[in-house]
Amino acid sequence: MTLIKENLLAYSLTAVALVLGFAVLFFAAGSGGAEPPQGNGGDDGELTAMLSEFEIAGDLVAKPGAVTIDVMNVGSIAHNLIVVGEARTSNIESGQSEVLNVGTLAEGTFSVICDIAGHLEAGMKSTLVVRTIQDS
Ligand SMILES: [Cu+2]
Repeated sequence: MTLIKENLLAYSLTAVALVLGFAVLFFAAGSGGAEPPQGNGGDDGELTAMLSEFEIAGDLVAKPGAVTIDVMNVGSIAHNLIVVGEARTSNIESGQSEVLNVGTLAEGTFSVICDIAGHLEAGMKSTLVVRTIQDS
């Protein structure tokens, strides 16, 4: 019995050590990895949007003026990005990106969608907000 107990203890310690080891590795990888994209704050009028199934992600807030959106398809199928009434990308294949020059926008809110059949209904919509951003 003693031998079995000692073996169980050894297995348990090994398991705990493995879990802790992986936890440390994940933590190190997480803290050492790339920072998440920051909101651009409209400083240079260039925003970033990420397309996936079925979402348009990104902090789409810009100051009035020239707006461009760096559109990345991080999904696994083709998507596009349309600032309704203003501009649109072509269909962007998985892993590709396109810089969309939206043009000069005044303050307001603009619908942003992907218009590939069914994608809008599945959730591919967002809002581009153009407003004067306070520095303080
Ligand atoms: Cu789409």
